[in-house]
Amino acid sequence: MAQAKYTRIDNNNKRPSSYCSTVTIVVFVALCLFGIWMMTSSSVTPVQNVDVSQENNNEVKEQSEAKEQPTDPSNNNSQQFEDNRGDLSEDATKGDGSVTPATNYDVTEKQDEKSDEKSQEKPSEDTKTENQDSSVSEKRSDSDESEKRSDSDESEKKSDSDESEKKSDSDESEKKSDSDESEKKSDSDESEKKSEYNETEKNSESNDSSERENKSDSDENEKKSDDASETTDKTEEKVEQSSNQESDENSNEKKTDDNANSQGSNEVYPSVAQSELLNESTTQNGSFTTQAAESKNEKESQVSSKQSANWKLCNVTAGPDYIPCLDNLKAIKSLPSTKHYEHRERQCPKESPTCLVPLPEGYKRPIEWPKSREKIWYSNVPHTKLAEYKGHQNWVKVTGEYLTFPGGGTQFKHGALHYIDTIQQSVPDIAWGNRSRVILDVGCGVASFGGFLFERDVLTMSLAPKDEHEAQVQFALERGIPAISAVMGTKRLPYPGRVFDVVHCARCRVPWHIEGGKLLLELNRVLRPGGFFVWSATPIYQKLPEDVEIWNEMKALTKAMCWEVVSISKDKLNGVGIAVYKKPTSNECYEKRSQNQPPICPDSDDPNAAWNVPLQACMHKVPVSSTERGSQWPEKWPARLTNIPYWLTNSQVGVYGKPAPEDFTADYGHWKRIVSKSYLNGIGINWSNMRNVMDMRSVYGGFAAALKDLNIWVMNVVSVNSADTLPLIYERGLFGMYHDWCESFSTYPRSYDLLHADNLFSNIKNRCSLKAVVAEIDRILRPEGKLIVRDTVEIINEMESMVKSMQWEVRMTYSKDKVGFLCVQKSMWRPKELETLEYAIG
Ligand SMILES: *[C@@H]1O[C@H](CO)[C@@H](O)[C@H](O)[C@H]1NC(C)=O
Ligand SMILES: *[C@@H]1O[C@H](CO)[C@@H](O)[C@H](O)[C@H]1NC(C)=O
Ligand SMILES: *[C@@H]1O[C@H](CO)[C@@H](O)[C@H](O)[C@H]1NC(C)=O
Ligand SMILES: *[C@@H]1O[C@H](CO)[C@@H](O)[C@H](O)[C@H]1NC(C)=O
Ligand SMILES: *[C@@H]1O[C@H](CO)[C@@H](O)[C@H](O)[C@H]1NC(C)=O
Ligand SMILES: *[C@@H]1O[C@H](CO)[C@@H](O)[C@H](O)[C@H]1NC(C)=O
Ligand SMILES: *[C@@H]1O[C@H](CO)[C@@H](O)[C@H](O)[C@H]1NC(C)=O
Ligand SMILES: *[C@H]1O[C@H](CO)[C@@H](O)[C@H](O)[C@H]1NC(C)=O
Ligand SMILES: CC(=O)N[C@H]1CO[C@H](CO)[C@@H](O)[C@@H]1O
Repeated sequence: MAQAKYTRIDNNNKRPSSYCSTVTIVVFVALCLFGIWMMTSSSVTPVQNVDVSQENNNEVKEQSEAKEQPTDPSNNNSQQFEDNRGDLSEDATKGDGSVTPATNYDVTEKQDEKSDEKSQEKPSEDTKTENQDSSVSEKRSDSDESEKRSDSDESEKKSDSDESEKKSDSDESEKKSDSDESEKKSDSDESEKKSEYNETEKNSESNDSSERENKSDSDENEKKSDDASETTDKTEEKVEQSSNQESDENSNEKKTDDNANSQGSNEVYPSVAQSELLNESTTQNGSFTTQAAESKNEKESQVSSKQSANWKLCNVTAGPDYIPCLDNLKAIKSLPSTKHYEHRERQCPKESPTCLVPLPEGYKRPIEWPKSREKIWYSNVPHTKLAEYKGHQNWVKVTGEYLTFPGGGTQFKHGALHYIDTIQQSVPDIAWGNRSRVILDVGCGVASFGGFLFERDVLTMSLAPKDEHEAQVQFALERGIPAISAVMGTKRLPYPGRVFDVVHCARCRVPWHIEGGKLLLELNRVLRPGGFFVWSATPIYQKLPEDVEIWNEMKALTKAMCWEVVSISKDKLNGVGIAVYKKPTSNECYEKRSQNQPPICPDSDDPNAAWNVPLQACMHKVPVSSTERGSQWPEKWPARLTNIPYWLTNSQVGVYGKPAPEDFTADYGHWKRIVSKSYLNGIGINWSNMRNVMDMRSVYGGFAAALKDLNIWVMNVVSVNSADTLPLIYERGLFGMYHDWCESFSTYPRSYDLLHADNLFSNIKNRCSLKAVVAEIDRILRPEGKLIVRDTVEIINEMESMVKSMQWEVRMTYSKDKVGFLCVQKSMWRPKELETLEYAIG
């Protein structure tokens, strides 16, 4: 709450000179506002805040030139950061939690520790307070005016290049003064800090001043103006939380944090957690230093940014719905055969596109969950075909400016929930949300089944091909229901073996029985031993000759596969029949078969191999060793989220180098801390607007696990080049898929609210063009969606300049030592110039 809106402070740039004289007044006003805000908005105790603010005032007065401080703060802030990290690292050494936030986990634990130590030594927090104060004053005045203008501000900026030149002069002058001041300050700051903050006692190093000087000297006016605006913006954000943070810092020590945490667990998220977040987040915000460093680095990256700034709009037949790997029309035309739906499979262009996908006309901010389950904006997904096609089945209707989804999908005219409950009544063992947590819905339509299963605490991976039903997956995602574009064709689905508790298919019209049951055998691969296949289709309850034939073939096939028929029942209300099969939990039945048909896969066939692997018409043996995954059912949800899976043993080495179980626990603790202390409240994200979230480089799924109590879902993507931890993610009751980020993701444009990229870009940078990856991120992300990046400072800088060149809004950024953090928001901006992709024209 307290954070309110993260206003962009472009305005600041425009009013440079008046500040100096009015600074102190502004500061007072700001502090007052701030105090009020603090008292009303957050659980932070007012008294402390007031004290802090007063202290700040004094400081400000002492330093007559308080204005400049905001830019200075970067130094100090970094200290805060470091402090945090130090804490984390300490935890890590203790063995519970440990992974430091921004570092490369795989490689760098040791490095992290070292850096942490260094960081602890370094900083003093004094400058911070000063900086914050001044920044606060600016912000307040600005923010009051500028709230809600943020959009217009950006546009103004861009269009105002003329003005900006003028401004740039003033900006420069400011900056220069800053740099001068900063030098002085660094001295004074230290002394001040020492006096105030005896507790922290850290030796501050004043490298920053030199950096700043360099920065202020930068030749390009344009960039300066941009930078200045950014810095002010950032400082604003920082300030808001910063006051809180300071109080924390004073009280300091993680013990307080822990206490707060425990409280938080008792209460509902927002209120309690907020206080913690604010406190901790302060640390993060404090990253003024970071900015300075960034701006400095920006000079270096200007070259690349100029290159990347040359964005164009994709001129492709698919228009605003372009999915590069599924709309490669040229490749599709040259396919030798489409008999197995090869034309619906991924056919990625050799070079991923670097153009941006256009917006549909009249695009609006999507309706929020849960309302979106019932209706979405027609203008966002302007496809009438599905409504025409399926309207009589009660799928989709055009209702004014909305598309509405009465009831559910094809099979549940009268309510998906009734259908869901009918399944459980006929097979109580299914125990939605208890024994069955993660399921696969094949041929999902508009994914109503998955949409309603959220109410039973079940996570549904829905998939459907991009076919004549047009944009069914797009509808699903626009509704806030997870789905991907995929087809049961010639390749394995991008999931490990034995991960889904249930596989469901409602009149999905997949020809399961043909070709030796190849497609059903693929479902058998991904189904857990003991898992259920729920099939509701006309062959089960209709007596047409075709249905009877299919039914007989399915009967023979499922028997040969040793699937046990658990139940054949009818949902009378919805008028459908449901057959439920169970996959065996031992190899007994396989061995007893008179014919080895379908055959057992050779031992060399890895059931987890799923990236571009051709389908095999065979069945993998059921694991029997008690340390092998699949030999037992996972624990019940939600215990399975946090408990260490039975098959994770100390002899295995985890991704972070510790024994796997320890690694796993540490990862969870690490993400819980990061999420509760900064992500939830400290980085400018309003989580109640979030719904579709993707962790672009998930390891153990800790990020998703830490967000469990929010009304969101997280697609955990495990890179094909990273350690294959996806089975573990499923074991926890989370879901995800394999992917190679050098290719486009099998989703529609504008389908995610938040992308989380933890050490992703440094990992793929050597393999493919970062610009193409950024273009893909832009494609996936909804306008006003957020991107969180944790990576090396070089990557952060490069990313920042690239997204800025797409006119994205920087919400927050910091860096310490070699690692950095960036939170940005996508804008509605689209380039004017077109780039025609020949292979996507048809
Ligand atoms: C967050 O979003 C919700 C829903 O849009 C809105 O009601 C709330 O006011 C927002 N909170 C803040 C702090 O902006
Ligand atoms: C800070 O430390 C100095 C000397 O180390 C001491 O004289 C002073 O009282 C301390 N101030 C506080 C607030 O602890
Ligand atoms: C100070 O400069 C040294 C050498 O340039 C560098 O190693 C160190 O990281 C810098 N410290 C800070 C806080 O920037
Ligand atoms: C400042 O700029 C000079 C020359 O551009 C460079 O040698 C020096 O390393 C820079 N200092 C910092 C701190 O970036
Ligand atoms: C947050 O700050 C408030 C007041 O500044 C303090 O009472 C509270 O203990 C702090 N919480 C944590 C977790 O540090
Ligand atoms: C966009 O593509 C179409 C089809 O190839 C082409 O006719 C048109 O000229 C292209 N537009 C631009 C601006 O290149
Ligand atoms: C889950 O299972 C446990 C133990 O069998 C039972 O007590 C609990 O009521 C179940 N919860 C739901 C939602 O079915
Ligand atoms: C710190 O972060 C909070 C939350 O994102 C933001 O409101 C505040 O303005 C930030 N403070 C500064 C100085 O950027
Ligand atoms: C980490 C960091 O940059 N700390 C800075 C805090 O401020 C002092 C004085 O300005 C700098 O010397 C430190 O480098």
